Amino acid sequence: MCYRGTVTKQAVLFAVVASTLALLLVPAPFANAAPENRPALCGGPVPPGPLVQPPSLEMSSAPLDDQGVHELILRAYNAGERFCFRYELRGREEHVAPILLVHPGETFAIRIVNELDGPAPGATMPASALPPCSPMSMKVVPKRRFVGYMDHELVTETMSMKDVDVNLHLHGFEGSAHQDDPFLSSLSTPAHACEYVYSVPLTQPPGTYFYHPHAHGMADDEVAGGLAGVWVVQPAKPVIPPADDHVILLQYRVPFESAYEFMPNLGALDTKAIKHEAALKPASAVKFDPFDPPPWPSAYPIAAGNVKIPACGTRAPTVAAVNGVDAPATLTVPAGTPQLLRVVNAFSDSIAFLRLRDANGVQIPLKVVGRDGIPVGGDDAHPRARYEAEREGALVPAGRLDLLLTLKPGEKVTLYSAAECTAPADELKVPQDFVTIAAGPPGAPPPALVSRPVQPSHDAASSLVAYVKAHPSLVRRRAFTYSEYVFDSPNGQPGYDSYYVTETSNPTFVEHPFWPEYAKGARAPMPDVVVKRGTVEEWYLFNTTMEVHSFHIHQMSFVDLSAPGGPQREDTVLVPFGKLLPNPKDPDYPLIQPSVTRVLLDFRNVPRGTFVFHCHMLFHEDHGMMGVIRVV
Ligand SMILES: [Cu+2]
Repeated sequence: MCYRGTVTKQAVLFAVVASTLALLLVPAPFANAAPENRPALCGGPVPPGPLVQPPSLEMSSAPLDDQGVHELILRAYNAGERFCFRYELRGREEHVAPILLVHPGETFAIRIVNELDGPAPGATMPASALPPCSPMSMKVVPKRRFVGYMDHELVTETMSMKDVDVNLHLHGFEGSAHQDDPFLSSLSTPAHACEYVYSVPLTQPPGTYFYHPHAHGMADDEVAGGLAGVWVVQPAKPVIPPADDHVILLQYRVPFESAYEFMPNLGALDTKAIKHEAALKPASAVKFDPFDPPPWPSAYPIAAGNVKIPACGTRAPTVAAVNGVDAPATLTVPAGTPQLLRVVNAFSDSIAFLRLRDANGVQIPLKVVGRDGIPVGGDDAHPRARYEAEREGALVPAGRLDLLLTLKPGEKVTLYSAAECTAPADELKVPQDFVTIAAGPPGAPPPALVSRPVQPSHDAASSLVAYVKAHPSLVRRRAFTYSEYVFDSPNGQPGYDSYYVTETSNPTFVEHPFWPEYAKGARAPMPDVVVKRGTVEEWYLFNTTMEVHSFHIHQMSFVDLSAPGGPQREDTVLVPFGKLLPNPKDPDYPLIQPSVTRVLLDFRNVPRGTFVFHCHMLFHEDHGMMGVIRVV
């Protein structure tokens, strides 16, 4: 079970060293900030106030490094529970992660400097003198074997990462896996810094994306503590002026409040679960249809019939920050002018059930023009031309929604998360207001933006769905199963949670946590799944646990076939909880009928390489729920 709780980093306080690398002065292309309402450098929370836009940077205007590439230098810094990127922009030291503005076809570089344990030499070295990013150091630990799902073998390895590593992942980047490589990091380099060079493919859809560290074992603490930002792929012809374009980055308020309960306390159950797991005797694996699995016992001793979904609405109210300022923020926009709201879930582990209500509390549909960066109409040249009206956007961690909103004079609306209870062992969800948006005086003549409802034949998912219908025999099916266990620690510490995502359509599967292992001389770790470029696959995602998970894959988006409104294209999807059933043989351990989520993956244009798929609840990812895929 997930205890995404206390961050244990020591406070590391160093004097601010002014960098000599001032970025070029460019006009702020996004809506204006209220500079006095900024968080202190990796400092305490800022009380609710006007929505502040993070600084933005056209990457094509960033200074050239000595190799002729436009480069941004981000220095990862840490104070207590809070993490931030420090950088120099327009002659000033900044620490709210910048909005990176990029265009398809562009190449740029981001240097990550690991200053989590103090200043690093890599901050001031020329780019050409930096050693390349290197594999993370993962200590070899003894493997232990237990009995797992369907009596197949289960392998556990305790996490032993150095906890000050940091790297960078451009979430949603559809370019080369060699460029966006989360197996590499900065810490293991002598300069404690390295440069990632990214070439944005010409086919990268215009929309809102997300960047964050992906150092295995540390990603959760770092993202929860604030290391996250937005990158935006600009359309060829923007129709929304910068002043009407707003980033709404949802993060935890840091430091975390003590009242912030992610989970019911299951500590007593853990002890029983550990003993139960250890007592299971190896038996021959159960034969089953991986695409229609039977119910299987939970690994946790919650008595059947006595499990209650935790009551919603019982948590302290202020737990979110919007662009670094405590929620709810306020925003005034010109009446009658279409506004683009780029909502990004940068909570490391929490779902936002996004809704909109008017001043009388009446719910208003969301006009979704983009989902995870992808225009819903499938027309990258006209990304705002089509919208989907939705009652609620279930925004998983790392999910993004681009919304259009036009207010009438005098109108006021609030963007909020609804109370939803998702599964027996999930965090408690309370309704939470993020931003209240009020209409001010009408703007200058509004831009000629016409957006129409999307039609099924004219959306981002339709061409792949049509291809699969026409060529069913060419589509390979695989089943993946999400599972969780708790084990005692070999070193006498309390039990630890272990999370797995396993290809259970492989008849000889073994559940094992993400753990990169390299063949001799190999640059990338050995894959769990090998896929041929040029193929299309349908993956069935089964959740056998008592909480929700999600599915995200690097280098590509996919079509979610299980979305309630019909197939939709996205890069991260919720994997819901299944169904608890009584277990007559062992009443303490109820059976779980797994839920299934089906996704279509189009490998016809994905560059060859080795990358990962994982649950984007980062506590789960850090504790093993990640697999390695190779496209050959
Ligand atoms: Cu998960």
